[in-house]
Amino acid sequence: MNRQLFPLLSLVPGLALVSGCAKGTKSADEQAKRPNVIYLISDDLGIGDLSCYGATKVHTPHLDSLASQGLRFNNAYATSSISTPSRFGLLTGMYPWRQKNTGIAPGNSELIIDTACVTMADMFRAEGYATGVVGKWHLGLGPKGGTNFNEEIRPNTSDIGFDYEFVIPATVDRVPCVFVENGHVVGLDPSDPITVSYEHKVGDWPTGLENPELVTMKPSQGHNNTIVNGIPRIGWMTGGKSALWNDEEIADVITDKAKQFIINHKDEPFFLYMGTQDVHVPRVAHPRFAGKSGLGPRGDVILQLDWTVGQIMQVLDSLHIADNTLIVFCSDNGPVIDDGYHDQAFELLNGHTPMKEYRGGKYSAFDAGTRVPFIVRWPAAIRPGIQEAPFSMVDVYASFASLLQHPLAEGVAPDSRNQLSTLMGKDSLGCSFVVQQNLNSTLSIIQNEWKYIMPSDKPAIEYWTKMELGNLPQPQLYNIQEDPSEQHNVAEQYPEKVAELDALLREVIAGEKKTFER
Ligand code: NG6
Ligand code: CA
Repeated sequence: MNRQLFPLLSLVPGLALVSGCAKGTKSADEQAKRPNVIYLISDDLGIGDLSCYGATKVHTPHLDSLASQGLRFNNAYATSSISTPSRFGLLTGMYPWRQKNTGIAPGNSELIIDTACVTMADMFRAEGYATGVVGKWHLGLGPKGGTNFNEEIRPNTSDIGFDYEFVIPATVDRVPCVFVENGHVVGLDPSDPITVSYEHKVGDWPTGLENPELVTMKPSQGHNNTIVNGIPRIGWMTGGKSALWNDEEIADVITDKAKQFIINHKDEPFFLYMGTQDVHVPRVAHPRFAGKSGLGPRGDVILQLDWTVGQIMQVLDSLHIADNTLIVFCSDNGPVIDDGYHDQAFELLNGHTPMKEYRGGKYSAFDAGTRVPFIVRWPAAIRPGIQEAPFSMVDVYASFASLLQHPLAEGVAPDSRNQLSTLMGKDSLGCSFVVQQNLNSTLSIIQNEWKYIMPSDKPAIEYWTKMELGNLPQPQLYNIQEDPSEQHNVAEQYPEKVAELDALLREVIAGEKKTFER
């Protein structure tokens, strides 16, 4: 009997009971075959950033082996070209544009997933999995009105399905620059409480605006509020000195926490959702990686990200649980070169193409905004290969539900379709359409070779990054098979196709379209 495939679940009485209560129908064998699931979501990584996707200027050996031992998707999409909505869509199985407050969350945002929502983590928990979230969160914490970092922060991720939490509340360029573990700021001295504001300066710590001479990383756009560790951030903070993270060590800290979670739960099925801060700005690599890529800090943090993946693989191997662990690796949205700091990302590109041949990037309705690297590895059940089928991250939830044979109640993960066979490489059909949104919530839909972007009166170019947002007052239609770089808007040549896709998108928006098969 293969120990990895039969992780003695039925011998753990508590777990058997929990699973039994939740479902009541599964045999011990069915239970025992369930894989551990690790969902590793990187930040702002492009489909052209990894050597397994064709990059030649940067080498990512650990991710390359993940891909060569697993299924590498060429047509996988996030639901949004920015972080908060993309993660919201993944964890709730609902398009983020159905809820109002899913724009880029500030560091003191309330928890934006309603605690009544049955999240993907809730589902794993109900199925007897140990559940954990480590790293970048960016979906808010605490009650309406914002987070108080000086007391137990509730609601937190334990109220939406996670047994263990160790998170960066928002992004590494947003205050407060502290970790939160199970509702408490790590290392906080109560006599030095934290104050955070996104409206006005608080306290007397220097800011990038007032004391530009104190910064070690100069902003190129925004990022001129409180300076922490020499880096001017978005938002103002004061207090919590003993709790401030060290930017160079973030990858080590969260990788360690993720490894510890895996070790603690090696004998039971676990679900780990890990968000790396890499490769989001400010790009600060540990000295082990700084200067090593030859592409400047952006390349260096790609190496750091690859190391993180290697560390996770190594701990699974050492515990002999890699065979029955399903790992997904992806990015939350497309890449951006200059995202607000002068870090020589453009100057040192050296021919590297994070967007590959795709148009736009982070923030954009064009393909590089949401077309992301996406790799699934599960040696016990998935044959290595390339998956060309279209796939949307909104469908991960229902696909995992199918894997767990977990029936989803009416209204749960309403937009998520069961795409398990595509996820596991058993078919190459994929979903019938992919819907995504850009920074301005302009929606687009892809079906077969066609991509339609709805008309929008929002700006065509993002005012700070100068990235193309893909907004136009006219309808846009691209044949992304013949024209993957979206250079030729053929909406005028194919008015029936425009009408058809517009109607389909409107059905999806209205919730009339049966978007899932279960
Ligand atoms: C933008 C920030 C950018 C990044 C982004 C969120 C400026 C000029 N730009 O507003 O640096 O933080 O928000 O990125 O402030 S995301 O990947 O988390 O969505
Ligand atoms: Ca992001």
